[in-house]
Amino acid sequence: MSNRTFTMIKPDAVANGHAGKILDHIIQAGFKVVALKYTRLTAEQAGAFYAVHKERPFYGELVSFMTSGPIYAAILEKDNAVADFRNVIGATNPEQAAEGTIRRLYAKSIDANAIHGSDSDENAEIEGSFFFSAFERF
Ligand code: FUP
Repeated sequence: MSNRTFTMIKPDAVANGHAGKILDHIIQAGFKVVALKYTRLTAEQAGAFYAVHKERPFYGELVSFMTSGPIYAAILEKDNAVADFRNVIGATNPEQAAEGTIRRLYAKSIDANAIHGSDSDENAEIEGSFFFSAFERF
């Protein structure tokens, strides 16, 4: 069990002005933001980030949504970070996300669902390395 996970506040949440509230929600939930970056993905980067979904019918729309505007990428630290953060963000589909979760509060649809959270320690490391150098991750 590692103590780090990776998140992105997605283009819908940034465009809607929810990024500050979402960051505060994350901090109040006990996570330390140990690296943070405001950036915009290229189609190539988004395609590579979501390569695991390449064969899924929603892949093209996912890539185009994730490149539609700026995001915040961050590395978060807390005991049991990956599992605890998945609970904080809620189910992929906001309609199924538990009350009080970030997706329930801020997401409008399954594709524009406000936030990403790594699903394993291994992916947290891979995804974090996408955005931050070893130096930035100190
Ligand atoms: P999650 O781990 O909760 O982010 O969900 P997935 O890894 O299953 O999906 C990654 C992203 O693909 C979602 F955040 C949004 C998008 N997606 C869709 O657009 N439609 C779907 O039916 C499922 C996922």
